[in-house]
Amino acid sequence: MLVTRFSPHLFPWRLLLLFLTLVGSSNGAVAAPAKAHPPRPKAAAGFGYKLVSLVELPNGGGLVGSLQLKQPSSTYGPDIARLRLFVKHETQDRVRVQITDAEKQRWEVPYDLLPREPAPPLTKLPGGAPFTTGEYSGQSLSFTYGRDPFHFAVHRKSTGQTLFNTSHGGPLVFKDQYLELTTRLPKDAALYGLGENTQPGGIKLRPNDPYTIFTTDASAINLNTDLYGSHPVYVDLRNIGGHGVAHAVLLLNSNAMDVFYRGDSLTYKVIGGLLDFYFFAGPTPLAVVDQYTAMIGRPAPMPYWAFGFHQCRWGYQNLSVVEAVVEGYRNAQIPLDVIWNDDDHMDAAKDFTLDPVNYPRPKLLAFLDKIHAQGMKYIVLIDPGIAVNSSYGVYQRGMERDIFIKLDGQPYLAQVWPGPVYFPDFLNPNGASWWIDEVRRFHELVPVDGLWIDMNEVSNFCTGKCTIPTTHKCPVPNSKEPWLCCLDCKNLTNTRWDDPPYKINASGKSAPLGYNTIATSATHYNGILEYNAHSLYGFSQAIATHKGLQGLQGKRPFILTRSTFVGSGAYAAHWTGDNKGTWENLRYSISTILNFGIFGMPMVGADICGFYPADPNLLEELCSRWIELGAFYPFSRDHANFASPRQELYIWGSVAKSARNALGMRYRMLPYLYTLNYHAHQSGAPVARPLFFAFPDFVPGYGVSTQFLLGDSVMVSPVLEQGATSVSAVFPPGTWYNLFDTRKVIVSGNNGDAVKLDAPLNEINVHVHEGTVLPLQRGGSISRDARATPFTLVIAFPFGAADADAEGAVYVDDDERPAMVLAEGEATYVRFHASVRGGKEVTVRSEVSMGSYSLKKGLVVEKLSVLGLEGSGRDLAVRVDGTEEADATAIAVASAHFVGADEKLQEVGKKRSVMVEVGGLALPLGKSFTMTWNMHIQA
Ligand code: MIG
Repeated sequence: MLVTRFSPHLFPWRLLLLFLTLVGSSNGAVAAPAKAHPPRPKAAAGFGYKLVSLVELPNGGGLVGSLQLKQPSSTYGPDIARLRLFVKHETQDRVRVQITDAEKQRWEVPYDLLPREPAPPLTKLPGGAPFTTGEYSGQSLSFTYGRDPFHFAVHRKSTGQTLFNTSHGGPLVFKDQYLELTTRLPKDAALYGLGENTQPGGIKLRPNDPYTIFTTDASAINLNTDLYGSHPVYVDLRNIGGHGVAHAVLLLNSNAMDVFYRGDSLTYKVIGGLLDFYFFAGPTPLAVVDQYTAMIGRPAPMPYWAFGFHQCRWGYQNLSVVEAVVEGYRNAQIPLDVIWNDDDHMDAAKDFTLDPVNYPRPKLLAFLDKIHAQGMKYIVLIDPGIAVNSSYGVYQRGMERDIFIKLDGQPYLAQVWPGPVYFPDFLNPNGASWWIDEVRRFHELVPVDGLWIDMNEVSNFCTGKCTIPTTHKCPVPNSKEPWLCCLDCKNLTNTRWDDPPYKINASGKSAPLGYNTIATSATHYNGILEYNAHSLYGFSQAIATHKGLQGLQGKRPFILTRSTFVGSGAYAAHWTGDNKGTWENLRYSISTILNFGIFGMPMVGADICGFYPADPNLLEELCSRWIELGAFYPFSRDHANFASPRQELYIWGSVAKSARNALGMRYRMLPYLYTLNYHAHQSGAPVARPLFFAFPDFVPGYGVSTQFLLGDSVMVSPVLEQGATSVSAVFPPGTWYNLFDTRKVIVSGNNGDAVKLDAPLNEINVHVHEGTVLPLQRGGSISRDARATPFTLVIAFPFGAADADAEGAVYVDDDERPAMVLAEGEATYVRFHASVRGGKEVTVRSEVSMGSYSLKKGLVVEKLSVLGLEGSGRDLAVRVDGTEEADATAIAVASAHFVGADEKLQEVGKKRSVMVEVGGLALPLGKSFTMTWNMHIQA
């Protein structure tokens, strides 16, 4: 008999969802669980505080104040009587406002996980002078406050705008297990962030949607629900006098919280930790992510191959199936860089093992030798749960080193795929080093190229305090439903950690905190409560896994993690988790991906074609559209559930065609994507960006969630609807050239009117913006080969430009090296500048830093493709008189195409334009060149 003790309101939704989707139910059956907001208490949660002293520490050390409780309230527990306020302009563009218990050290995100400037100790403060002015100013931001009741505001100095303001929103409340604070917001502020969350309304936060932040194994098909990651940060974009001005607010706190956004206010209700706010001044969206990632850690450098295409499936029963998949891609001539195993390679679902029958090691090694020789890579999944099994070495070594999370002095017993498991504690230094050692051992067994860390919210099939049953076997032998809890468990409600006074809206249903995860009264190293550290689990595991792989291979690690926290982007990539093969899920993927760019985790993608089974009759068309979009996700992987129909891209001829087309372009664009990865690592700039990142003044772009940009200048406008053969797209101002056919041109004003674009089944619209020099290569079916091919520079001028400029850059390096730095012999960075003057004189030049790496690799530019030059007449003859410098080979071929034939041009008015291709070049990428020519265009 299965022992499950869920009371009705704690119904295991996740399992129900899994079950429903496994039995192939239709869309309707997997609607998100109904939302039940916790009843609001009648009594006020608090009455605020009074600022009783404020001093300024010497040497720009910040302000330290003392807050006194005004009047007690017993709702959600007793108030903390005296608080300490700490305010510091930590950089020119960042101010920190921290409020905590004045007497007692409280839980906060550990400094070793997320290194940052310390706040002064509670005791032994350096003396300071009384601070009596009303305003404390930094370079870009200023802090103001009121004394009774205490409230504060943060302002942008240059405009005087108030960015955050806690007056009149409700009292500051500070209890051991309940913190509350409200800021007012202007109604027209556009907010983004607060994840991880599937947002049916798109990237722009919708007032009154729930934003609960607590890591849970709730699949991505659940809307407006706290999903796998925790990112309590938002970007606030306001249009001031025609200019988009952005800032961000991070509440650095790992405890569970509800954030209520009501349009003109935003309220945090947090059940522990500190109020530790960081304000990032921007003012551009790119400056915001630069400042944000400067603090939380820059996005990890990704290896080049990670930008190739990935194929995975849960249910590749044996190695032959995997081999056939690789063959299938090869035969269909669809690019494939990385082949994955889910847990199918494991022996009885045990981490770091191989199934001796279906994945015998000698055969697997031979397979890896073969694909590695071709330049392909192999990644497998691991779960945090370690099987409780005395003959399993990983478990034995973990027990010897005493690194498992505990409850009542015993390792906390949970159940995941292998059956009973213990969860390693990555906050324990011994836990981390044990894990690093296990990763090393595994790598000796199987030379994997990366690791996929799943289920790290952490996910548990059981809830509460469990024991191994004595009356039945667990795992149930040959169970078809291994996800049902088979341990003997009892719910824990008798501690204030398992049953805190304020209930967050967990999983949209106010489930208890410990529901299907570790009991929140369990403890980590040093007595750290799971209650506090819960949302850090995946983050701490990613750090340890990163250390393991980096130290070991001496190579740049690739890690894909499901659960994330503030700072995870410095270690790992992310996928959006368990979506479903539906058109809605296709659409939702865009917002989640764009959000992760904002969260400093730009290497992100969704399961292409959907994870949970799609309607098999709809899948073919959906999969075509999904690969067309997915080919432009930063992380591009097809993945499916074992119950899904097979959905590798070669399964259908039409999907294969779409894939060759879209992935063909991706593989040509790899140098651009990789350069974006470099820029992300330098400055946090997302790879995939919302339109407002490049066009902050363009108000119609603020809510656009059906299109996005790669970098600043490539826009993807996918089809997201069944049966559509056109797509309605918004174009920010300027000229946009269709990358697949540059004769198709859109010239847009700034009214934001949608343009209807043709989008036949096998085609996706991808446009490059004027002012860009876009580096492309020839493409190929494996990135290692594609990256060695000659470059084409697509130079996009405004349509019919007489005088204009364009620029771009490319970064190339040896992606085996852990660091992504610009160092002689290891990497080359080239800036490109192009200009046209008087409609006649064209100059293209490059500026090379550290050219030797590129020269060593023999990289060359073979072609310039210049778009938008002024021209008229139907039959053109172009003569190009080139001058060259720096070893440039002579211009061998020049041709011009008149672009006036396209219908779209009518919209452009009377202007005409020519595209000039200068081919047959062999300009070394690693040497600066200048090329100028005069155009003689005759009608
Ligand atoms: O409970 O390893 O999100 O991608 O295929 C399911 C099996 C566990 C969840 C992951 C999914 C993966 C699956 N895992």
